[in-house]
Amino acid sequence: TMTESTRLRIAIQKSGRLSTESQQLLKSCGVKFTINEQRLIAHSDNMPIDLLRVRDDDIPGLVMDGVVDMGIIGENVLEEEQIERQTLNKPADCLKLRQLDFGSCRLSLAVPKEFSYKDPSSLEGLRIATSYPNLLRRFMQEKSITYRDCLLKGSVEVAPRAGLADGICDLVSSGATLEANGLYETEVIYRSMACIIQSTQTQTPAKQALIDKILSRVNGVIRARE
Ligand code: PRT
Ligand code: ZN
Repeated sequence: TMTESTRLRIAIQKSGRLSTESQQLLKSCGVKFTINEQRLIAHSDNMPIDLLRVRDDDIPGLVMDGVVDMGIIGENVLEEEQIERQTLNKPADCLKLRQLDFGSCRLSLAVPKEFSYKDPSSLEGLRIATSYPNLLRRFMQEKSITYRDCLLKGSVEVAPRAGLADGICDLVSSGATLEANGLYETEVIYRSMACIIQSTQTQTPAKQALIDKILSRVNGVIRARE
């Protein structure tokens, strides 16, 4: 059919925190391509590979549905989508080939400076703003804490000051954003790096050989950078 390709399809973030390093990693693996900002697809000139440039949130689903063969994505987004799909009984499997050496961050709970926090039970019955409702729910269920959701795709860190939530559950790297918004980190609920994933769909021997070649080069590139 139209949607089957003999070329290997790899989904990467179009623009954002993972896009430069994802492109750089593939280039270091010897995959030659030129990005046209207006184009969804970039064809490699020297290998039977097509790069699909999309929003990072779309990458796990594209791999789990077998639309693309591989993807580079933050473990936080992968894990969140996996729980979401398991809940909805949608295909939720993929192979994590390896963790990469970029995209480091943590998903943490944070509360306003004046909030006296002892442990997660301090949040009992309160409202928490997040873009990661599934990872938050899993953590709170493990601690047997009931809380209320405030789902925001952006501006999560301003929710408490705006009176929309009592605390937040958001990604942190340096901590500067929390600091700038008068919040402090109380619990790390998930530690994340970028990773490279593969669809569980059966591959032709030629495509699988190409996947194996790329993975072995990724291993070499990362070892050389360590
Ligand atoms: O447009 P698209 O949907 O593709 O991009 P996006 O805006 O959803 O994602 P993007 O590019 O911001 O992040 C992509 C991935 O980078 C995330 O899913 C993480 O895996 C990883 N990553 C690493 C981060 C951060 N570090 C990070 N610091 N993602 C977001 N942040 C944000 C955080 O949300 C907060 O607003 O940076 C702020 C905190 O940073 P510090 O340094 O002030 O603590
Ligand atoms: Zn996104």
